[in-house]
Amino acid sequence: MAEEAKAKAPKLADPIAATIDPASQEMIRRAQELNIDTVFDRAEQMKPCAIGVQGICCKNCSMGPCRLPLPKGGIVGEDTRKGLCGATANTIAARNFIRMIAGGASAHSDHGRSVAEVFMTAARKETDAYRIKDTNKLLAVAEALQVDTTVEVDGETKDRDIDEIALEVAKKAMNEWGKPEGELLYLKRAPQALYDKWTKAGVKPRNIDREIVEIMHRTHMGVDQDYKNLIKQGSRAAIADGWGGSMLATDLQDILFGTPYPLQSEANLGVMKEDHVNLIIHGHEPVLSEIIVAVAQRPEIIEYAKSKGAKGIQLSGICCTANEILQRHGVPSAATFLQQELAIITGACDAMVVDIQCIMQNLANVAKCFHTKLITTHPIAKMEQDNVLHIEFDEHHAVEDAEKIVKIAIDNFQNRRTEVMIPRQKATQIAGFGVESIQYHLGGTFRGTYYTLNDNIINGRIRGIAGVVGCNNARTRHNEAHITVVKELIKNDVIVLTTGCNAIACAMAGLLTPESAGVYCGPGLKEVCETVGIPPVLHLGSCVDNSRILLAATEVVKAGGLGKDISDLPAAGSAPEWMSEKAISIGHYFVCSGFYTVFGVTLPTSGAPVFHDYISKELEKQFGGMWDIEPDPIKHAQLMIAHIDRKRKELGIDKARDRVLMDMADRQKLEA
Ligand code: SF4
Ligand code: MSK
Repeated sequence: MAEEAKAKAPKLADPIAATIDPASQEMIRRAQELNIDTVFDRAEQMKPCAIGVQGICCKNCSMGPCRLPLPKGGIVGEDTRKGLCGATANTIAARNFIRMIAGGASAHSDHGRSVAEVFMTAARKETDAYRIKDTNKLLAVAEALQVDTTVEVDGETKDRDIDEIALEVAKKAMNEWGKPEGELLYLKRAPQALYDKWTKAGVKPRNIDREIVEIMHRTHMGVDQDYKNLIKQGSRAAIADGWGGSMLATDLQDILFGTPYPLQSEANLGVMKEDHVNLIIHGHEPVLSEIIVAVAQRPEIIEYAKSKGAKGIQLSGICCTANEILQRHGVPSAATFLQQELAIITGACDAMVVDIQCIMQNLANVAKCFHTKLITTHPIAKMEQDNVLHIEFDEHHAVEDAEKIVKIAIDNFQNRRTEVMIPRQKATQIAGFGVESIQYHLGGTFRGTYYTLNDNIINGRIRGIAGVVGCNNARTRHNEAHITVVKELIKNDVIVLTTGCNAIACAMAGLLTPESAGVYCGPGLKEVCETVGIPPVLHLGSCVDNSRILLAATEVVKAGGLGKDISDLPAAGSAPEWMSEKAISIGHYFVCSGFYTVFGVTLPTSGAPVFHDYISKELEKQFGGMWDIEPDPIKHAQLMIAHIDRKRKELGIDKARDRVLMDMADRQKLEA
């Protein structure tokens, strides 16, 4: 009988096989003891659909879903697979792929739009909660948005009033989502060679919303049935994300909340404190979390927490809201995407406040088993479970909303009802790098460009640059591919720029400290990091901050000596454990910006070999970048290194050489 019951019990995750992180292993065990299922268990109990994984299931009309599995033994001769309407596997895979781009681009861009709306409120001085914090960044953004920063008065050029500039920047920025004609203004920030490629390929976005809407139209039943034409629109929407919605989100956030500069903090579940009120902020948009951080530091609020028996308030973050409040305020990161349920299972989470994206609905079920208050705050992101509170955030009463949320957490401190079990693991991290701070650390004191970075790439101390980003995926061992890829890269002298959950994973593994260079890096990168005092893995922020990688790469091109376009650089992109549609949009704008881009796990194109081949090889002819897929993390990193070496050879810098300080004439010779 006992055996029968055991056989019927749902299969549970093996904590060691599920994650490389000891803190997460401990919490998975704890959840299983308490009979609470987590994403790790559910991944054991539900296998993915093999046809969906390959991208060849169409459900775009009710004659389907039409599934087009690959014949056993692969395609021999003509590929005759088709859906009821005749759609081929290539059409179906391309439609599905660009719908993922639309999903991802809309998420980033709608985030950007919300920030632009708050920015407008601040520019109009309709709120005291937000104001312009970084005027230098405002002036730089004004230039990129073609807003005058000076005025002519009586034949004299004078600085224009900052409030006036801010208002015009707000209007110009908002216009980018829906202007009736022209092209996105930020496209001109790209290297000229890349801009010319976009022109030639006919993929310059007209406005952000239009490109996303057009994907939904083109992929409707019976519209675009040419995979090349479909991916062309995917390219246009992805560029609208990277060089539009995401870039505007990053810039406007920097102006409102401050441009990040390196600071020290910690990461992993061990940042939570048993004797403090633990308030965890999860999601992506920092407009509310910025105010929560300010409110939670007020002396009277801390006193209030003490009056309830707590020693203070411990704020921490999950996913990209974590990255946002980390890079500007040093708030520690509690968890990556896959650890979100585990943070509640500690029994010490007094409140978790969520905004948008990457929030698992099962948080509500887990919260029910504890005293945790789960609070949704965004009008577009509610949950059906009745234990979830909804406090709708509005920038006009942001401080009141934040106070209400912080007080709910404090009042809940005394209601803890399960034994608290916080894992001890946490690691030190240095975060908050960006285009400006990389220039400061690696740009040379006098030149104000990326001169020193380029010089170190040319002389071979730094072999190349990698952008390693993206999510966790419960179909792979949590954090294993992230950390293996990054360690293999830095061991081979490739400096890594990281964002999103990869950044949190790297922080948890201790890779975001200058000291890690001595342990994990090849001799060249180690020397550079030790000389300059930076980690070999630079934390550039959240998912929308992948736009910082685009601009950093552009700065490298501008500094000279490494070609004329991003695609000439010894550089590559990677998302070892991706899961979200946003990752596909990011991957595609990386490709369209000239990066060789490798994804782990799987790509939803494998069931349509011709389409897969097109995005792997043909796109390289258009943009210099291409997609690749490699689940094995060592091979994944080696593919990136091989690409970097190929680019070094093409640039004529493949021979190891001693450090030579090159002047502009030497650089021009190299470019020729
Ligand atoms: Fe099937 Fe065509 Fe309808 Fe897709 S659009 S579900 S392939 S009939
Ligand atoms: S949070 S999109 S799981 S990186 Fe930006 Fe992490 Fe991926 Fe969400």
